[in-house]
Amino acid sequence: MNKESIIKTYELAKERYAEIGVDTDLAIAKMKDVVISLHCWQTDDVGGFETPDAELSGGGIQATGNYPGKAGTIEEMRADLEKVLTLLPGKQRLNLHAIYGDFGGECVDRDQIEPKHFQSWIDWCKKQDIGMDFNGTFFSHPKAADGFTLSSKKEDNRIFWVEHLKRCRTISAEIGKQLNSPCVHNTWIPDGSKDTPIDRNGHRVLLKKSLDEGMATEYSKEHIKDAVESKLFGIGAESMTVGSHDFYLGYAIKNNKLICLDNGHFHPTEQVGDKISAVMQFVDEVLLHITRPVRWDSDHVVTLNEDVQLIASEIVRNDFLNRINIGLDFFDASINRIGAYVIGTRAAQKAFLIALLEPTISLVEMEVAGQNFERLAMLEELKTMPISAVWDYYCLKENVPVGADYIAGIQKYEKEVLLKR
Ligand code: RNT
Ligand code: ZN
Repeated sequence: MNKESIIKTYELAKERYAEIGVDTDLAIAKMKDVVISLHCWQTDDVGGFETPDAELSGGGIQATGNYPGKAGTIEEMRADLEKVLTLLPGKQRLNLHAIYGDFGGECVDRDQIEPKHFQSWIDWCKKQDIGMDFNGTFFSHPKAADGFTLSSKKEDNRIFWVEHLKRCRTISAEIGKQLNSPCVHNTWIPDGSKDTPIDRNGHRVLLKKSLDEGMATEYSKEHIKDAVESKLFGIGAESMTVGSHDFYLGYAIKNNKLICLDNGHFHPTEQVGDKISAVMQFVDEVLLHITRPVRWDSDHVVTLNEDVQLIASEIVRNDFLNRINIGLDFFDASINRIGAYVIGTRAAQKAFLIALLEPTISLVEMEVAGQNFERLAMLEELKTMPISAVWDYYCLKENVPVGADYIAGIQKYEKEVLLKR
């Protein structure tokens, strides 16, 4: 796209927004607070680098499709992520799962992982000048095959997963320490049951006990922030998940943890955007897993839809950006995976920019005055304001491809790199 016309279009858009009391330069400046943690697992369909190779299984998470070019090695994965980083405006972080350690071909079980297995990732993040987040991997493992991990009644299995949790926290604290930025450590477990269980309580008692044991060690808040992630159901876990929202919200509040809200993990009529101001009354910080559920927790690539917009708007309206950690959680194996990242991350970023371009104060005034027709009319008008002019200018300023220009770069990378794998 032509640089001059982007600037000219932006200047006009700036005037239009000024008419409704919005400062576009300020909105763009605020985008520096929108830091998105890139989930590594879109590069390889949640495969990981363990020996022997783990098959994605458990908790109803599934990557469908077999588009060519998925990352098969750490080097390929880093190359892909580096490519992605060049196509995104703003600053990102890396969000790594425990199965992505640098194990050097050795068989290192989940209860054996150590900071040294993640040192090369820490170094990579240092080089990229980005922070790093971490997740235990409680699925795709023989000891999770019966559907239970931290809430297992098989004591051997339960202890194994508690040890995994402990080690993930040690690793996370080391990551945060070395990178000088707290590592958000998230725990999601697949535990649940396909058919109506009898002893729901028994499993929840065990989950609480396991979390208490696994998180007993105190680390500096400067190094690690623990989050817990709930889920309503998964394929094969339709009748109950042990770690439900009620369970984890209670746990997070009582133990001063972050609550992770994944917008694929609730009843389809529930809105995560609505939950934010509810939970923020009781927890210090929230972790988001922004995703796109289509009929189920399908983890489609994020697009700019109303769900994502409400999430972003609620955060911006209430000035919550410094209490929200933004992560993404999708894994689509049916399209170019680099493209999936760029579409999804840019969509989330656009939602935040749109939120920053809202004349919130005057909308609240209308609301207080009972002018609900006026409020709805304004909201409709805002949808067709020249958002893209501001977005394009932001990309130009950030020195990344503007508009659809990133498509060609990804096609080239596919031809030169991905299709040769
Ligand atoms: C699963 C959870 C979880 C995973 C990732 C891979 O339903 O959303 O966050 O998607 O940990
Ligand atoms: Zn998630």
